[in-house]
This record gives sequence, structure tokens and C-alpha cells, in this order.
Amino acid sequence: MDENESPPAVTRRRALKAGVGAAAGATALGATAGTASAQDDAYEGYLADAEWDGNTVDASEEDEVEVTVGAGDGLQFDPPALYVEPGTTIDFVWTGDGGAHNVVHDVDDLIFDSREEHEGDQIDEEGVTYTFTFEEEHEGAHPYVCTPHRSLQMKGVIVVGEDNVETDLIGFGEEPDDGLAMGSVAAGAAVFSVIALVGVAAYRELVGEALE
Ligand SMILES: [Cu+2]
Repeated sequence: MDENESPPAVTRRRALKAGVGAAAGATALGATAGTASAQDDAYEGYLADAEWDGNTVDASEEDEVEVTVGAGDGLQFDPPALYVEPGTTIDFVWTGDGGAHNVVHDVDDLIFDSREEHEGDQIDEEGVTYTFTFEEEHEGAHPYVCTPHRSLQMKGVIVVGEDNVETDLIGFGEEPDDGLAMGSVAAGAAVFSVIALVGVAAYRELVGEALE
């Protein structure tokens, strides 16, 4: 078989990134690339393809926090990224939506796994819970996954200890500002950049005039 006949697969995501790179100089796209890259990099990129606004929810003041299993379209954890301090209990609560789910620490030596408690590996009943308390020895960022929906990016991260937070924080129970869409953020950044550029031009003009 001729290797040349099998070009390397280009994922949609990579293609998009390449497009953004080619359009460098277009400010709005540059801002979008910045946002995407922050999400790509945080927590070793674990949530890069997940449904996630890029913020980590700050529940550091809470002793007990709920994470919804089967949020949104039924295939999400909410919040996807959650920051707590040691001693906090997380209650994973099933909505019953999106099919049968589980909550499994996605590392080699896993410390939490709903399959240990639930008969049958995955559950689709509303109101089912799985509870785990994170202690001092668990400080770090813990990726976890719903194993049947791994390919659909049903993933989350529990961050224990402030030093391990890798994104902007957002208040517990808060929505991002007015549910501001990423597009709006990019547009805002573009407007800001244009103002900055105009400002520089105006400044140069003024200085130029002053020197003449
Ligand atoms: Cu699932």
C-alpha cells in the first residue's frame, strides 16, 4: 500500500486552528484563538473539546457541592470545572437525562468511581447520587469521565486547592456575564483593538504634528 495515498487526518478542530493562524492580523479571530487556546491548555487540555465556557466554578466556601450528571443536552457534567478546598463533599446527582451515566476518575490510580457503589456500571435514573469527599491528600486537578460517553466529551475536572486552578474563576451558582457568548467576547475584543489602533494612529498624528 502506498503511504502517500493516506494523507494525515485533519480534524475539524485542527483545520479551524489552521484557519485562524492563516488569518492572523484579523483581530476578532485572534481573540477567539486566544480563548480557545486557554481552554485547550487548562488541565492538560482535558476539557478542550468538552462543552465548557472556560471558567472554573469557585465553590471554595462550600462544605458540600452538587455536580449535575446529565446536564444540558443530557451529556454534560455541570459545572464541568469545579474548584473546592480539602474537606469538601461532592454530591454527583443524576438528572436521568441523556442515557446511562457514571462518574469515573480518569487517571491510572483512580480514587473515585461511581461504579463501585452502583449496581450496574452506569445509571439512568433521576435522583441517583454518588458522593465523594476530597481531603488534603487529594490536592490537585482531577479529571473524570462518564465512560459510556467519553467519545461525546462527557467530562469534568474537580480541582482541589486554589494553587491547582488553571483558569479564571467564576462564582458558585453564577452564570458568565449575561451568558455572554464567546462570539460577543471576540467582538468586544475586536472593538477594543480597533479603538487601540485608532488611538495609536491619532497619537502618532498628534506627535507628528507637534514635531513639525
Ligand atoms: Cu454519560
